[in-house]
Amino acid sequence: MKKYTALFIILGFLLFGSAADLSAETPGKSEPKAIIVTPPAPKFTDAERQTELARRRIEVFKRMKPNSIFILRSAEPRNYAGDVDFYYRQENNLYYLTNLKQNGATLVLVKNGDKNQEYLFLPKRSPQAETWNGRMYSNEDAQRISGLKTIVEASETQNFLQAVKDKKPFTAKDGTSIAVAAENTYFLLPFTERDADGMAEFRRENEFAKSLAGYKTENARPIVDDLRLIKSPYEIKLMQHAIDITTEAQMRSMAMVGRAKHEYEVQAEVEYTFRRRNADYWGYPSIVGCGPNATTLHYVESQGEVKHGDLMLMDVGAEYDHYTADVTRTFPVNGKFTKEQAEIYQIVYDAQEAAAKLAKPGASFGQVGDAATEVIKDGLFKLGLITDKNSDQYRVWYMHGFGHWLGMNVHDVGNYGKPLQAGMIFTNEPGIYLREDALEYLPDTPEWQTFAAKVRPVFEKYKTIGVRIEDDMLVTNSGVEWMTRKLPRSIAAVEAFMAKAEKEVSLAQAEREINPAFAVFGFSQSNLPENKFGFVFPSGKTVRQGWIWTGKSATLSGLNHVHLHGE
Ligand SMILES: [Mn+2]
Repeated sequence: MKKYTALFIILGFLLFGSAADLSAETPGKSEPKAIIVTPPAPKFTDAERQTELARRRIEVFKRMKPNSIFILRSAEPRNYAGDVDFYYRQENNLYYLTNLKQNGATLVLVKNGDKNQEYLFLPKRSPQAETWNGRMYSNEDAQRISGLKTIVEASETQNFLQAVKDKKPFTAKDGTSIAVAAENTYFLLPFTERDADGMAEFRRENEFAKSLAGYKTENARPIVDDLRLIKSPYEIKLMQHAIDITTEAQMRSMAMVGRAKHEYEVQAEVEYTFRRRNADYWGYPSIVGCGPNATTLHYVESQGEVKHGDLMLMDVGAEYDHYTADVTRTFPVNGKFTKEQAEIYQIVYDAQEAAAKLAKPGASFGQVGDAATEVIKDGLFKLGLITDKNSDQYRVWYMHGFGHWLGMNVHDVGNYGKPLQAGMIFTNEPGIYLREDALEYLPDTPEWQTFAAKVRPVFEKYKTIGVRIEDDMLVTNSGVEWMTRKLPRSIAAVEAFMAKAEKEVSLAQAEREINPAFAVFGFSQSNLPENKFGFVFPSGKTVRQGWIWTGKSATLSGLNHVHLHGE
């Protein structure tokens, strides 16, 4: 009998106890969840999309010289390894003007005097190709998506290019004729021979343009770059969606980080959310760095431990319909900033605020960034991490730029000299990084060594802290809109959010081991001895994980970094 009594008590406890717990954990209307689920994706009708794309093409025509021809080719597939390619991604400008993702397509814009004509070369559907690689566009599909009316089979592209070269009329097998009596040709081209990215991306265009005689060849990139710098309401909706997906991913990470053991588990939460919300992909490899790893700007290994007491820095961005977000949050693993972490964080936060206050139509991007820099200098000086505000000392701790244009490229196209204008979107992303070896790699001059000796005692208190906060800002008619505003940012908001959100994400207990051999040392061209910022490094030892800065110049990489670009 005793046994049964005990059983009933337990049963009763389970029944009533769990019911009570359930009501406590299932918020009613009065208690919304902390994590904001991504709203439905924006939807456009065929007519809305066609009107938008036609408008963009008209803007290109307006900027083309009379009697000119613009030939825009789709991206080439990029090899991953052996017979495997990377996931295909259309060239941004072709996508911007057509919304077509087809490999092997070419857009031709012909301006004869004031008359504009548009042609699309499109591969013919092939049952065999479709069996292996999926459905291709029919002509009707391509017309419906892009609004382009005249379509020529892509098998005739080479004949057409030859006709352009020979300055002869081109008539396709279906009778479509294209006038090539142009004086000017436009292609997307590298800006200079040293533009390594452009040389790779526009290789075929560059080679073809160089083979032409009797034309004035123009680079079309300034035209499309100018257009893409100002986002239309249509584009802003897509950008907002990419940002909302990223916001949810960041929120879920903040909710589970306290229970993660390794960085890759947190990265998995981000990329799970991207895929779950049907993002195309990420816009750039996720940066998920905990503790000292937060001080490596482009840290991508994700093999480090997640430790209570450390900060986690997450710089991640979902890409949706070719538009990418770029959002960084830095938060304490255990949900509570230490005094030192909070001091550094608050400086970065205040720097963002100062920049945002200045940002409005007419302001220059440089001035806005300078406002952030002044706050960082002041803050570092007050803490004793620099001794001279009128020097470059702050570049030891803030070595990248304030921000960059954001759009189809994470570092989007556009002239940084232009005054801000409604419709521009940029990132506001100051940061402070106290690498544990920073003082060991200063130049061997009396000035720098005196600096090192003076700041070392303070540095010891803050070392290994890395903080970046990055928000995506839309310039409006009167100022800026924080497109990332739903994501907690102030110290109080982050701590309150983490306490509340923790129970909203369950963490799968995965195999929690790492293979040290997975460690990656750097991932981009800029790590090569001669990097694109103009440094020439002596060949030799690898100094730091993630970068191949060598010797004494390592700490001062920020001095020569292009100031306008962020990370
Ligand atoms: Mn960025």
